[in-house]
Formats: sequence, structure tokens, C-alpha cells
Amino acid sequence: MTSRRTLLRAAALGAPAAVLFARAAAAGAALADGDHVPALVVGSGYGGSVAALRLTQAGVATAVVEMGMAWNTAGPDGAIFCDMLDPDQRSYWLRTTTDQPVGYFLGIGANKSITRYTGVLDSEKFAGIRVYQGRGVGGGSLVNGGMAVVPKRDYLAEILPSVDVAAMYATYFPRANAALGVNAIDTAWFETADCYRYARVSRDQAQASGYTTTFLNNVYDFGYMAKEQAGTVPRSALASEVIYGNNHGKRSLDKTYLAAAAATGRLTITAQHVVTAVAPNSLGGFSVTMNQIDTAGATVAVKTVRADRVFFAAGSVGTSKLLVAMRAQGRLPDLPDAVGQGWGNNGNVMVARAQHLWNTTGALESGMPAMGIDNWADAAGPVFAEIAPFPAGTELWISLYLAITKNPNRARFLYDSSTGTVGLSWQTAQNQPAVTAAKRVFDTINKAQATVYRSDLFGANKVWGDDFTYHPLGGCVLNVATDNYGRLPGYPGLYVMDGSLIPGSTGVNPFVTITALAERNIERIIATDLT
Ligand code: FAE
Repeated sequence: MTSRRTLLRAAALGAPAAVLFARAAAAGAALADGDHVPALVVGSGYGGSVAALRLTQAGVATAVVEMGMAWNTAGPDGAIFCDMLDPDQRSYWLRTTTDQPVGYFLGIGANKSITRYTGVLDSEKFAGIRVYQGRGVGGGSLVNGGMAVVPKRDYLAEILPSVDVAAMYATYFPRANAALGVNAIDTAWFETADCYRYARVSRDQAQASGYTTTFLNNVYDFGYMAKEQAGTVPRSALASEVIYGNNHGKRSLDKTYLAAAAATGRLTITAQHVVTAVAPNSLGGFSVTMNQIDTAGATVAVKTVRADRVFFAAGSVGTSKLLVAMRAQGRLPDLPDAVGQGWGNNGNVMVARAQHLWNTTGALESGMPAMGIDNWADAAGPVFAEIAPFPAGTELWISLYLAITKNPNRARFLYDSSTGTVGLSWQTAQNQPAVTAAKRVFDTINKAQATVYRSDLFGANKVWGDDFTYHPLGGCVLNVATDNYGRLPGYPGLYVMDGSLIPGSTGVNPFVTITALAERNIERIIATDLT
């Protein structure tokens, strides 16, 4: 440890970082109390992984700190992740019962007891909304549906008016898609595959009701999925694996951006460490304090390291909470008022329709959505709805959707000095515009198809899944709370890299937008701040 500490200090003082950190990374060592690093990234989701790769490629030794686990070791059952049909402790972040997004069946609660553990999916509860987030090295990429959707050009210009949209489409979206390993489905295979029967049924009914549908790209390897369907490889997307992780097929960030960053030899990843404080260090740079936790969430050590630069990439909620707390506690008192504001849920609302008995959706459903209903151009209520799987392993005649709408409501994060925690002002009623917009589309489809809503999946007699989101965005909005490249005003060396930069809405599933924006920002930061 002594020699490694010396190496870290030497690196910070300008020694050839490539050589030094190649050894540190090879040792697989976590950060130690008192270390000094040139760059520290808080969180290993999309924003953090982009920062890690581009900084390390630019020769900067980079330490990523992630509160979740590394998810690279199989459990006693031989699998890293559990599936959705039989969730165990690996499923949820520090809960004693599961908290499934679709939490009911026939109006009866469908959750089960689990052992409290640092599982891969967090359902973080605020007063008016549950926010689902990935926890682990790779962040949301470990648990998400992999849909890689580029936003509409006009809408991106509307939500991020300070961004050169032409450059985003010419340079940064292609760069992001390439590094993420995005692939397109073989549309001929889609038409015949059993596992996409559910999507074809929903598509045909949407089209017959006057709506446009579109194929969605994904980071799940569709070639691997075809082999799953053919029965020649172990199943993952076809074995009800999605929101608690995929054991195969998924190009999550640990296999793409972070693997490439590690290959530079300049990356260290310190997992199971929760960053709790960031403040200026009297010697220069910033002191970053973190709790090392065990798998029950208990703190086993507290460490403080010094970082010349800190990149906040803890996600919309994580970054916003941390910065709001640092401002309120007087550790970063000069952060602007806009930090903590402009949060939205990307207009998320879920809904399900009951199919006629003759319209089977299939017992085998791919967990990776591949098709969406695109009614965004409808000015009276833009909706982009993914045709979502319900991978129960048996025929249920259910068509499920995650609708993304243009809900204009926003909320802010607030520090509670009595508890030392940060809350979110969002009220469930603020999601009514999302319900209203989605209802227009699905009422029309139901009427045309003579079908009805399922009212038993989100509660007893509850049609709309309107009290949770998969897409937290905003809280530290670009060019409002930060400068036009994510720099935090008043604190040279502090940057925001993640979904908190996007003002509450992207109109599509957000990770490609987050990744491309991070690519744009880090390119500028490396060129102007680090040379
Ligand atoms: P994120 O990926 O959440 O990464 C933040 C990381 O920071 C996490 O690993 C945290 O554990 C870590 N962290 C937080 N606080 C701390 C702290 N204090 N100290 C240390 N580490 C910390 O942020 N999006 C799509 O585009 N397509 C999809 O198909 C899709 N499906 C989804 C399905 C589910 C079930 C969920 C939950 C999300 C889905 N999303 C999807 C959303 C997408 O995963 C999300 O927008 C991105 O992951 C957000 O990226 P960030 O870099 O902002």
C-alpha cells in the first residue's frame, strides 16, 4: 500500500501517469484514505463512464468512485444477476421487500421478501414519486432496457437551446452510439421471432388505430438474442432478465466505455463507496469524503481523498442531492440557486391493455423492447411509447407500454437541515399531463380494437403507473446551473457530467442523449481545462 500511495502522490505531482496508473489499476486497488488523484469521477453510469474513458485516453489518471457493487462475480447459483421471476437479494438496493414497477397482479400485491443487500436496482422513494436507478459499476446500464434512441432534432434544440444541435447529430450522437455498441434489429427476424410476438401485436393494433410505429435500436446484442431464440446459447433477454441485470447479451458500460478506459491502464474503480462530501482543499483541488459500505449497507470505513478535479456523475438524483447538500452545509456555499432545480420525470407513465383471447402476446417475451409508437408530432399531446415486455414466462394477454410525454411540470431538491437529507418537491398530481397525453393515444387504440385497460397491475383499480419514473433528468441544468459545458460556477475544477444536465425531458429514452452530451462536454473540458 505504501508504494501505491507514493505512486498516487507522484502521479498527482505530474509524474508519467500512464506508467504509474497502469500499475495501480493492475493491482486493482481501491482508493485509500489520504490519496491524491488528478481526477475523481463520482458515479459510473453514462456520464461517469464517458468522463472516465476520455480523461484516461487523454493521459489523465482517473479514479471512479461508485456506491454500488462491481457485479463481476457469480453467486452460488452460478449467475451474477437474478431474474425477474424469482428475485432474490441481488435485485434491490437495501430493501427487505421487492418494489416491482408493476407491483400488483389481479389487484393483489406481487412483491416478496428479500434479504437486505446492496442489490442492483434502487427504487428511491420521495414524497410524490419513486425513482428507479441502477446501482453498481455501470450505473443504469446494468438494469435498463438497452433502448438506444436519438432524440428528435427539433426537440433537442428546444430543451437545450445553448447546444449546437448540428454538431450533436454530426459528431456526438454517432460517437456515443459507436462507443455504446448500439445495434439495430434484423427486421425480417423480428417478424418471425416468437419472443417479439407481443411487440407485433401492439404494433399492428397501433397502426390499425392510425398511429406510426418505429423500430428502436438497442445495446443488447440482437445477434446473441437470435441465438437465444434458436436455443444455441444460454438465455438472458429471453429468460426474464432485464431490470435486475442481464447475465448475457447486454453491452452494459462495464463492457464498453469502462472496459476501454481500463485498457488505458489509467483507471481505478472504487466500488461500494458512497461519496458524502466534496469541499475545497486548502492545498488546492477538493477533498472528497466517502463511506466504504458492506453488502448490508453499513459503513465499514470513512475515507477522504484529495482530487484536483471532481466530475459529478452520480445521476440526476445523486448529483443533485449531493450538490444541494454541499451548498446547504456550507461546503460549497457559492453554488448557484439553480443547482437542485429543473428536475423532471421525462413525462413517464406506464399503462397496460388487456388483449382479446385470440390476440395472444406469447409466453416467451424478449425483455429488450424493440418497437415504439411515435405520436410525438401530435401538438395536442406528444407521446413516444415504448412497447414494453411483460416477461412472465406464460401467456397473459397483456400489452404493456412505457409512455414518454411532454409533461412541463418540474420539481426541485430541498435540503432538510433537521434530518440532513435531501427531498424532492415533486407531487404525484404533477404527472397528470403525462396521464392525459397517454390516455388520448391508448383510449383511441382501445376504442379501435375494442379492448380495455388493465386496472389491476399498478394497484387495485389503478390504470396508470404514474407514481414512479425510470428517467430522472435535471437538477443541475446545462447553461443554467452550470456553464455551457457542465462547469460549476465559482469552483474551477468541479464539473457535472450526467443526466442532471438535461432539463427534465428528452422526449425519448434518455441514455443516448446523456452519453452524447457528456462526449460533447468532456471534449471541450479536456481541450481547454486540462492542457
Ligand atoms: P446513472 O446511470 O444513474 O449512474 C449514476 C451512478 O452513480 C450509479 O451507478 C449510482 O450508483 C452512482 N452514485 C449515485 N450516488 C453516488 C454517490 N453519492 N457516491 C458514489 N456513487 C454514486 O446516471 N434509458 C434509455 O435510454 N433506454 C432504456 O431502455 C432505459 N431503460 C431503463 C430501465 C430501467 C429499469 C431504469 C431504472 C432506467 C432505464 N433507462 C433507460 C434510464 C437510463 O438508465 C438512465 O437515464 C441513465 O442510466 C442515467 O445515466 P446517468 O449517467 O445520469
